[in-house]
Amino acid sequence: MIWNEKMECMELDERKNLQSERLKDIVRYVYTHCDRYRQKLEKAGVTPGEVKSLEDINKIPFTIKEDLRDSYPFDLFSVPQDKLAEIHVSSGTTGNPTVVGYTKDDLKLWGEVMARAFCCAGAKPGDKIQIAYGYGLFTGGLGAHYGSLEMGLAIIPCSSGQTKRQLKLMNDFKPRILACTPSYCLYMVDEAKEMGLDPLKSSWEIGVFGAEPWSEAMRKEIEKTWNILATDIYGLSEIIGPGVAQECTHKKGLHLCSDVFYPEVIDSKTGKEVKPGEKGELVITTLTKQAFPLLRYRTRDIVSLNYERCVCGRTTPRISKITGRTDDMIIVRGINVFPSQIEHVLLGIEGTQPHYQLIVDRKAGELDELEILVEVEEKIFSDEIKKLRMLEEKIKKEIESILGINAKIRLVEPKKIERSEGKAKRVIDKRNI
Ligand code: DLL
Repeated sequence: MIWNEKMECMELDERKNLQSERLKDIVRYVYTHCDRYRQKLEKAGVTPGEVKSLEDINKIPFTIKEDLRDSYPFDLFSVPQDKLAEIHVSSGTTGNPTVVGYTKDDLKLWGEVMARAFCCAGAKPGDKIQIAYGYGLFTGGLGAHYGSLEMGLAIIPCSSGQTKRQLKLMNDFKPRILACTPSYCLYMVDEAKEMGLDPLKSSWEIGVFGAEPWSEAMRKEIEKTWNILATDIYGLSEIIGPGVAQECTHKKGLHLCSDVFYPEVIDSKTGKEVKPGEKGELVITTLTKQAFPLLRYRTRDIVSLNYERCVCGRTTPRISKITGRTDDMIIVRGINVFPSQIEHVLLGIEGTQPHYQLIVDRKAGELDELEILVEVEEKIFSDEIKKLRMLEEKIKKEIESILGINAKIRLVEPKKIERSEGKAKRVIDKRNI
C-alpha cells in the first residue's frame, strides 16, 4: 500500500514543478516572517524575487547548526510563539540545545510523512504498533505516534526501556510492527531468552529502525534473530524528526519525501552539488513547514541520491543508508553527542584539564557504553581515592543532567591522553556498525 500515491508516485517533471513553486513560496515566507532569515538572505545579496525556480537554489546560503545555536531559542522561528503547538530539542554542539518547533499544520505534516513511512515499510491500517522510541523531547516517540494515528494503527506507546515489560506486552498484545533503534532491538534478544520467549516466534513482522547508524550486517542479524523485516527510517529534528526518508520492503535505499523536503547532495568542502549516485553531504530545504522552515540545511550526514523509479512504484528519490557524518557527532544509545559538549561540561568543573577522550563500545547483546577519560591536574591526581571518586561522580552527574547520557568516567593523570599535532583524536569508536 502507498499512503499518498499522488505525491509519492508523481512523474518527475511534475514533482520538479511543484518543488519549484514551493521553493519560491518558502523563500518569500521566511524572508517576510523571520527577521533572522531576512538578514541572512540580505547579507548573501538574495531577495525572494531572485529565486524563480529550483535552478536558483544555489543563490540561497546554507543554514548550519551554528545558525540554530546562535538564534537560541526562537530567533530562527517564522511564527509568533502563540502559534506553536509543540517544541522539541535535540543536541546542540555546545551549551544550548537545538530548539525546533511545530504549528498544528506542521504536526499534521509530520503525521503524514510518518504514515507514508509506515506504509512504505509494509504496515496496514489496523495493525498494532509497539513504539519503543523514547517519548519526550526526542522526536522519535511522538513522531512515530503521530504517523500511527494518521494511518490508523493501534498504538502501544511503550517508549524506550523497561525491556521485560516491553517484551511481555509484545507477547500478550501481539503487535505486528516494532519501532525503535536497531541497537535496542538487538539488546532485547537476551532479555527475551531470559524470559523464556523464543525471539523467532515474536509477533513482530516489521521493524522500523533508525535514529542511529546501522550496517547491513546488523540488519541481517536482526532479521535472522527476530524473524522480522528490518527497514531503515531516517530523519532529524531540525527538519521534522523521523519521517524524512524510509525504506520500502525492497530495501534498496530510503524514499525521501521530496515534495516537502527538497534534497541536495554536496561536496562538503566545496559546497558544490555532486552527481547523482556520488556520495556527499545531504542538504535539505523544508518546502512547506510553517514554524521552523529551514533553507538548505546542512545535515552533516553522508549519503548518495538515486533518482531512478523504484520497483515498488514510488518515484521519490532514494538516499543510501547513512554512511557517516562530516562532523564529529556520535550517537550513543540513540542520543547525539558532540565531543564539544563534553568539553563544555569539563571546562566548568574545577581540577579537570581540557584533555579528554570518549571511548564508545558495544558488546554483543548489550547497549552502547560510553567511557570518558579525563585528565586531571597533578595535585588532584595525587589526592586520596575518595576525593577522586567524588570528582568522577560530579562529572558523571553533570554529563547525565546536561546530555541525558550515563557515562563511565575514568580520571587519568596529566599527559596520559595522547597529544596530536593536528586535530585531537577525541573519539575512539570500537563499535562494529
Ligand atoms: O534521530 C530522528 C529519528 C527518530 C530518526 C527515530 C529515525 C527514527 P535527531 O535526534 O535530531 O533525530 O538525530 C538526527 O541521527 O542527523 C543522523 O546523523 C542520525 N540518524 C537518524 N536516523 C538515522 C538512520 C532523530 N536511519 C541524526 N541511520 C541524523 C543513520 C541516522 N543515522
